Amino acid sequence: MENIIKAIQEATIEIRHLIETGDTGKSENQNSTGDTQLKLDIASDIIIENHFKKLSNVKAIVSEEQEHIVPVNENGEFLIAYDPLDGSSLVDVNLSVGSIYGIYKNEFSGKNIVASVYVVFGPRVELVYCDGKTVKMYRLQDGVFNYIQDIKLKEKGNLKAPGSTQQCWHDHHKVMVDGFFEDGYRLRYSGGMVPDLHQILLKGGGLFSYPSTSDLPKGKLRQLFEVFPFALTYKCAGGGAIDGHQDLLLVETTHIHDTTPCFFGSNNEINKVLEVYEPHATK
Ligand code: FDP
Repeated sequence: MENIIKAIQEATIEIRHLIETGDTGKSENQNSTGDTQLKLDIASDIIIENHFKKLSNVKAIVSEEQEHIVPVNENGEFLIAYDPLDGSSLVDVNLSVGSIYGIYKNEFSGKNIVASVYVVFGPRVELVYCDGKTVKMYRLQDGVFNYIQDIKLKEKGNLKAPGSTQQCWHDHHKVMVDGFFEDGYRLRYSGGMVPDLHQILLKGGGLFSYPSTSDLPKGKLRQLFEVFPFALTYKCAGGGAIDGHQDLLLVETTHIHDTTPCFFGSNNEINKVLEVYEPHATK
């Protein structure tokens, strides 16, 4: 695993340079979810792929920006799914963006995720590594990733990051979100899931939601590249990660680009979601 983390660190330094100097314009291409790819998405993807392709313990990789799984070494132990530059449309307005990595064994599924990493490109570059037990944060300082702290969620927080648009929320979801605001929660939503989830983790707690909506019944966020890595991180930080009804890591994956509704938060908020969503379970 150490060589995978080192490859991610090296790729991160290159992507940092790319964000600072690269073209933020659109490419001619769309990814498999139908998003128009930015030139930065494509360039970051190539950087990461080139690093992972050198690793003998990696069996295969799959990127959110690519249609298919890329085989690396058939005797390798690990499978890696990654989103090279999540929230890349925020680069041109100079908001934070991030990379997300899910490291799996045997097959790409929530049950088989063994570690996760995300990187926040903000005023500072921070890398958060979850080995399936603890969550550790490192900061890039003078070209080196220095350990800063372990991350632990409190039982209850005070931030709320609600994804999608109210026009498409189901009524019970709207009632729930309103309830959080009536209880004094503060709105914190930049539109980049990496910095939004990072903020909740570092400020001790709250709730990030991207629910099932009238336009996207299965949510927007991709299981392998975005949801499962953060689910592992939140659970290991002492919080919860659910699809509204069950543990996110139990959600079945039938296709590498599957999406799922998702809720990440501290325990108090996750219990509230379970309570509100319980009567709306599809039997
Ligand atoms: P983006 O489309 O800009 O890449 O990954 C998808 C994502 O960003 C997340 O980073 C973000 O949380 C979400 O979409 C924002 O979607 P909404 O604007 O629908 O809330």
